[in-house]
Amino acid sequence: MLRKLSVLMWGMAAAVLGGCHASRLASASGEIKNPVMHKNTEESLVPPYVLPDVLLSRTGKKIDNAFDWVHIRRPELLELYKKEMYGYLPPRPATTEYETLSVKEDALNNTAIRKEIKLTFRMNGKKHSFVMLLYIPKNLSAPAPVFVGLNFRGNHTVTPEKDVIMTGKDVDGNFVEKRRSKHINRFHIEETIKRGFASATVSYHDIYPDNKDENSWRKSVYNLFFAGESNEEFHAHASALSAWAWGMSRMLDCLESEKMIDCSNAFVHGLSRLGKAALWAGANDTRFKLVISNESGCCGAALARRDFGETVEIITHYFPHWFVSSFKKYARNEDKLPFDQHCLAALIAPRYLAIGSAQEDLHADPYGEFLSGAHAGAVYKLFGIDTYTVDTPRIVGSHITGAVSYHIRSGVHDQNLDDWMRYWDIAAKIK
Ligand code: GTR
Repeated sequence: MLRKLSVLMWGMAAAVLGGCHASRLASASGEIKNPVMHKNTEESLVPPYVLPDVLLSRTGKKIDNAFDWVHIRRPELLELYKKEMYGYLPPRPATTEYETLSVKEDALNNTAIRKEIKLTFRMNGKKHSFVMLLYIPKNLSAPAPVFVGLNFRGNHTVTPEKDVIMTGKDVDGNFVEKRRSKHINRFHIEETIKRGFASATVSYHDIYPDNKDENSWRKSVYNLFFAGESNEEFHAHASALSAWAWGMSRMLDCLESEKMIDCSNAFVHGLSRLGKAALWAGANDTRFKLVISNESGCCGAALARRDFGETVEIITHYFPHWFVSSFKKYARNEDKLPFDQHCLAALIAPRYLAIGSAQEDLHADPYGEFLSGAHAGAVYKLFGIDTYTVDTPRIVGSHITGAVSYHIRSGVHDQNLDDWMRYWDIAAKIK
């Protein structure tokens, strides 16, 4: 693809965005801290591109009905995503145990029951555990629909309650007390409860530590299965994003054993890298009825061929462990990808998909996120469902509803009350 566009110091932007991991990860590796990489944020400079046809199978068969989508094209795309980009999810461990560490009957001013449940997986003489924080609304006449999502910095960061167990070890292997209650606005658990939804969360570091050190997978759940592999062998077939997606499915398994949770109404959500993980979880696990991509950006909802914001080159430089190692061959070579991210969005069909963008979040390419949703519409149509199109007006502050919904709010990269208002609305309509 022809690229004659503006260049900027990506490292600075990466530090501002998301969990501010990028600069720390890069410097920890001893590599050049802020390499100059191509990044365009001018709409007028986006070169033309052609998307692969989501309805054209690799054998050249045009998919024109839902049956062929489900039996031919969908499995083909899922396999391509595993092989080329996200790797293969960990298998199911031989044994899984759930241990309730605490129950608080009068949580959040007596509006919720709070549980902390330790999930332990055993395989090949090894074990891996993580702690799930769960809030269930009190006094409901029926089991509660549930939001399932990972958190960046520990369960204790997303709740106002000060007695929640610290989770989410940082890169030095420590829990961080000073982050307690710092990310309440990313979960809005109190309001979620008021609206009759349960909320379950785990720190993503406890499933696979988010560290580009190529040994970090040995502290992840994958170590139960592949401990004998070299780093090179491992990274050829597996990734952190697949571990995180897997983790959300295991959370759902556990929730299925909770009487007060309605797992036929499970809504997976995530911000940014965790939005990528939510999309990938929703693609793999059809138990999730609603999949929420909150500013998931590059390798999430944003189109890869559209040269705007973060690129495959940038993301694989800073976060190689999120993908299989061979994915970096698509850096500055996005046209060669056998799919684009509208195909990932389409893997959610005919279930509900909510895409959220923020106006100032240029790094995540809001328009590219919108377009993925629009182009996934071809697959929803096979199921008789009309969704928004590329011509639907995209207005800041408004909400495009439907099986594929979209909103763009003002402001920067985050998952905040404005976003949650959209997600609660959809959840209330579909539950
Ligand atoms: C950035 C990364 C994005 C996004 C973000 C986050 O540094 O480049 O793709 O995932 O992190 O997760 O907050």
